[in-house]
Amino acid sequence: ASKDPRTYLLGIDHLLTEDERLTWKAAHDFCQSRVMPVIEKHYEAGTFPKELIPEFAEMGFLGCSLEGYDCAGLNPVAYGTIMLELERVDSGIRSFCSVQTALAMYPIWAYGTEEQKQKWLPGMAHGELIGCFGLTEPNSGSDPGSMRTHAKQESEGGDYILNGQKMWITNSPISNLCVVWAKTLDFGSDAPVIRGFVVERGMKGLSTPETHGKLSLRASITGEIVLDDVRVPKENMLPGVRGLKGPLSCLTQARYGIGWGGVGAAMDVYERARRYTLERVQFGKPIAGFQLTQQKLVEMHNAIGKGLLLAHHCGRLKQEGKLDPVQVSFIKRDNIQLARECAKTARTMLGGNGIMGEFHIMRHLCNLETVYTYEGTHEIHTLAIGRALTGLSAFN
Ligand code: TGC
Ligand code: FAD
Repeated sequence: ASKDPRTYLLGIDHLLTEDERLTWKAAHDFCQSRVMPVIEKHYEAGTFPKELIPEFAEMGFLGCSLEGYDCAGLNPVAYGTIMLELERVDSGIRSFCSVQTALAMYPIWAYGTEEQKQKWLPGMAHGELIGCFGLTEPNSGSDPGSMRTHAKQESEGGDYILNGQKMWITNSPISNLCVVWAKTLDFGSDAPVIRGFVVERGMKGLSTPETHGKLSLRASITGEIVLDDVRVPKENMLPGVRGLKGPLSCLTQARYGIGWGGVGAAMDVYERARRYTLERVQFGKPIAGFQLTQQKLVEMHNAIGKGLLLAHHCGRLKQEGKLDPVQVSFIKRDNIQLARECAKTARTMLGGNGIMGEFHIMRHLCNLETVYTYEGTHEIHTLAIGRALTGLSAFN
């Protein structure tokens, strides 16, 4: 996307179809012209640019990886380029779109009945209904299998009563519907199993207080989901999946997109550092002319090139239905690590200006602390890959 051909030595343009290139360019132009100009103001204020939701929908970003129900049905590489461009502006904006698509719409699309899909997915694709994904709890973060939120069925074929608390939930305060994962006891059964429920705004006993005081991902709204004897009709239970693999399979979709997003954040900080160091003169020459500065640029540039190739490779595997969850751990782990390292390095290259909002790098750096932790922490993905390599689980 940079105008200067020297900015990147490697690209993936020649590996893309014409449609994928057009999608990427449209996402880039939209994000730079509509989102970039307002992001710093929202980040400082700790607000999400809700006024842009209809435009995200108009661009086809919401549910873009899903087929049918007014969704764009893009292939995984095209979807990835959208995540990249959103996160090139801000991780919180990518979060909004990826939660809506991969964590709220996907479980309904993959595990819902035809009625449930017809009821909720078109409205979500049009941005008229906002969704969130409730897995994490105060005492269950990396270990979601230990969740306490539970659902009890009152009578055979009857409603469920949900109790519990979810925390750190992106979009919950502005959600019309919350996909909640709960340990469920069906009537007459004594074996709890994790199942997904669509809990709708207005159901008695549901509240979604906002979490204040974040110093990261400030342009994203985060909150809790509090369930106090919420009566949820059995028609709102997602019948197509049971067990931890329900929420984990949704995370696999979201983590894949985050792997592309990390490259976008890294590109933005690298390009800003490159431009700045070419212009900033100290000791009589541009600081880009010093060897130490060039080394920093080269490390960033090369890491981005490899991250983009990894993302593209995983995208093609996903397109063929061959992308394994542990390969998704690889892309989420390594691409967010590279983005975080690039942001730290780029920050140093702007000297004092590096900490200022108007130069945008500190915002990315702060955001990436969240991205390093959510959707499976860096450590959890390390252990997932370690388990795949050794056959030995080091989780517990
Ligand atoms: P484990 O025994 O490995 O697996 C249990 C069952 O799940 C299946 N499975 C998967 N299925 C699909 N995709 C995956 N990625 C899967 N990983 C596992 C597995 O095959 C098994 O199925 P079955 O049929 O045999 O029962 O489970 P474990 O208890 O050992 O846990 C594994 C571990 C630690 C990796 C997992 O619990 C984990 O990933 N923990 C991290 C939790 C996490 O990522 N939370 C994220 C919350 S949501 C969020 O952060 C959104 S941020 C939103 C934004 O972008 O703003
Ligand atoms: P913990 O699990 O307590 O981990 C603390 C530290 O211990 C980490 O470094 C971790 O890697 C380490 N650790 C834990 N277990 C092990 C182990 N076995 N071996 C080695 N190290 C270990 N969740 C949702 O459900 N939906 C959302 O929409 C959502 N959005 C979020 C938005 C934001 C801004 C944030 C910050 C979080 C969000 N999360 C969401 C929650 C996120 O997924 C969790 O924060 C994450 O899974 C980690 O859980 P935890 O914070 O409880 O940390």
